[in-house]
Amino acid sequence: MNTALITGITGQDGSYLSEFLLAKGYDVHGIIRRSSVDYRERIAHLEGRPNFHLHYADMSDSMSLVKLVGKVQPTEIYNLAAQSHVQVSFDSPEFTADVDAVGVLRILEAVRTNHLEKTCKIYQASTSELYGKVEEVPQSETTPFHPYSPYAVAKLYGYWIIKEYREAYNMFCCSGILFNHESERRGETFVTRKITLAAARIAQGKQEKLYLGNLSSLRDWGYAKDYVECMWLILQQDKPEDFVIATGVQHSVREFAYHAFKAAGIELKFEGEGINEKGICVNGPANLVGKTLVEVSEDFYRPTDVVNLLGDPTKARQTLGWNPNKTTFEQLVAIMVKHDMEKVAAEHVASVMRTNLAEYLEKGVVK
Ligand code: NAP
Ligand code: F7E
Repeated sequence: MNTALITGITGQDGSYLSEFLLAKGYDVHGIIRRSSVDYRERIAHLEGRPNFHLHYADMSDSMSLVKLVGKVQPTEIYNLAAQSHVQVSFDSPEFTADVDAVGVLRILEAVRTNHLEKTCKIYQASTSELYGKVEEVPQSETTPFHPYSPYAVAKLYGYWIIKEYREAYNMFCCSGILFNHESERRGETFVTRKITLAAARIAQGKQEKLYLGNLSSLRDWGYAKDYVECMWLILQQDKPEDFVIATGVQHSVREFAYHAFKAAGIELKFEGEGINEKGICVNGPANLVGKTLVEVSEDFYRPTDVVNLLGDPTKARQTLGWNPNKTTFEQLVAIMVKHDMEKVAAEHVASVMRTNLAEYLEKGVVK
């Protein structure tokens, strides 16, 4: 049986990858961290399965990683754990470097310490943020890197140390250079999910307005569920190589917002420029028509922002046989908005039930 160890198993990608590998018959092990609140929502449905195992460890704790790799004896490691929010990396650059850069080294050394370098393949979650202040469009495996945030600089170390161990110690370790991939499980502070949740809340009268940063930023957005397949495919090749994983299609944050609100039944028209740009409702529920629903706030501007990402997935298509356009941009937006419309509606029902219950308890209707 193949045994996979996933770091970052509680995250968006970790949860989809777990489902994917369990369906392939893998024994799946994942690293979790202690937290005072429940953060295992994305994998709660997998807990209790005989082939699904969770272990406490931390990317900043070498000893925990060495002991765990020795105990699990993985045949494949998927290193997904990271402080993955670019804006947060400006506030916590040292923590980001420790987890996203040195953390990769710790995983590689844990494999070597346990003498598994001949039997354990390693996937590293590299990122399109490496291209940063882009030197060419579209970006491929040969495009020079120009990282443009503390997150990207940390991930650049991860990329190079993986390459170094591949060449120095002949280890099967590779990077997937993944462009932005989103889903209904995306963290709520990344721009796509922030937009789909806000569109759902505004459509259902639960929020007045959405504040965003740079609306003109361009991204190549794919569906996370499609992208985890590539992580696995990269490790099934005969030789270890790095791959760009992207759709080859680009949209702005403004376009994402337009389509998401449209899917929630609200048509927006954008007027003005820069900090003065606004998204006004021109069609939709009568109480919203004419209202400004989207505004720009400097709070979401970054000291340096990456504004023109577009991937060239030719190598992945040809070598891995992967279809970069399985889920279109429009389908991705629709999946996320549908999910968030249902989530907001369910939260409303739950809150009404709580209010009713409190009232019934007070009146002694229920005991
Ligand atoms: P995510 O949802 O933010 O998940 C990050 C995961 O890393 C969580 O499970 C988190 O655990 C874990 N983690 C953070 N610090 C840790 C530490 N010190 N020790 C152990 N675990 C730690 O990220 P994602 O979107 O799934 O992305 C997965 C990976 O791909 C990340 O490395 C990210 O940088 C990279 N990436 C993502 C994209 C994208 O568009 N999604 C694109 C390119 C590359 P907690 O739940 O305990 O916080
Ligand atoms: O920002 C702009 C923002 O935070 C996208 C991570 O998974 O993908 C992700 O990083 C763009 C940026 O993702 C808001 O300035 C405007 O230009 O959704 P994001 P990201 O920075 O691209 C890469 C590939 C990773 O590797 C990362 O781990 O949208 N933007 N207004 C905003 N961004 C946010 N978060 N919030 C806003 O209000």
